[in-house]
Amino acid sequence: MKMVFRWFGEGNDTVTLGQIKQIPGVEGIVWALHDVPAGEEWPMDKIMQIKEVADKAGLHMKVVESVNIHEDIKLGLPSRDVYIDNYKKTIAKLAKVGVKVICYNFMPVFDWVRTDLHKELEDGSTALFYEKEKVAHLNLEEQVKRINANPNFTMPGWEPERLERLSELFEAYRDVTEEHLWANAKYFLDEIIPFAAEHDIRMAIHPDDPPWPIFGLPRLITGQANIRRYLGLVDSPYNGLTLCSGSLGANPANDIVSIVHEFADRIPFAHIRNVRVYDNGDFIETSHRTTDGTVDIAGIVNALSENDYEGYCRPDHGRHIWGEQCRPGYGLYDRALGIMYLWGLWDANRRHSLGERKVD
Ligand code: DNO
Ligand code: MN
Repeated sequence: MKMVFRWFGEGNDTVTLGQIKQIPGVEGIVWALHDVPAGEEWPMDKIMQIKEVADKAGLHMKVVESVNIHEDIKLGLPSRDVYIDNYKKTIAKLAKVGVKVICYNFMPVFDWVRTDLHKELEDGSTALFYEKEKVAHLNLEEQVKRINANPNFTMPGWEPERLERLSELFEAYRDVTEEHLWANAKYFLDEIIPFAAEHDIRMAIHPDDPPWPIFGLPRLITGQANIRRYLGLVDSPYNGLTLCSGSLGANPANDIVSIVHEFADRIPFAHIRNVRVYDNGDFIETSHRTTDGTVDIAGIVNALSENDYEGYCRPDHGRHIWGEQCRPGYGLYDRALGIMYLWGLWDANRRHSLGERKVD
């Protein structure tokens, strides 16, 4: 297991590369060009800027999250070919700087969705919260205003240019069924996977978050059977999964340990975090510790270890603790604590193979 840490870039993240470097066992950053709109080719000079700062900090940049997919690809419009072409050009450039994994998602219109970004937990920390019933009746306009109220941060999945087009997008998706979305995913993968393979970059689809349809829009990556179907659309090691325990875990019916065992050789990247799911379907993000939520984090790390997992791993979101002001879910403290918990589980599982104790 190779530990990496998501970093949003200079001026776009409260966490510094120097701080990331001091978290035990973290070898690289998970990055993206967050100001390049979905569908556009990433400029090489901006990629090189990240490379320069990462190199200087002694961190690698082998994992990208995300190269976002233009809506026209998901909608299956004729214009998709232009955007697929741009996607390939970006892949070719990323290969040049040594990128090995690209995490992306195939969710219509929205990336992850929550109803409260600062819900207080019993201990006074705050975390991302999802109220199932509220989303069913959510006033989208209000939500958009709330997120735009923090102009210093761009939010994945909530890019302003996409939000402006919201009603237009909903109209465009009106007749797009789940089966259309499957067909459009297949079209994308048929083009992209062989190209990514040539460049030795593993594509890693992120599960839908939450893993069920919202706002009447179809969603694909919701559980084990659909993951099987998606990975089967193009049966190649380069068509992989980002195992996000928190996204999948929001549906307690998902057996994530079983998902790890079934797809172990198709998981180049793992997001590990815990959520506590309530009886009414609401969920809140908790500390990584198994007993703090409903996801069997210990079981998942154990399963990764049993499969001699050699992919990348990052702690996904963390709570906001110790008064930290940060991008929601992406503070330093709780994610760093999460890493130490994950290492604890990992090392305990691997102690037989740790060998002679040595310090390097
Ligand atoms: C949230 C993340 C997602 C993820 C994308 C991948 O913090 O887990 O935004 O990056 O869905 O494309
Ligand atoms: Mn995730």
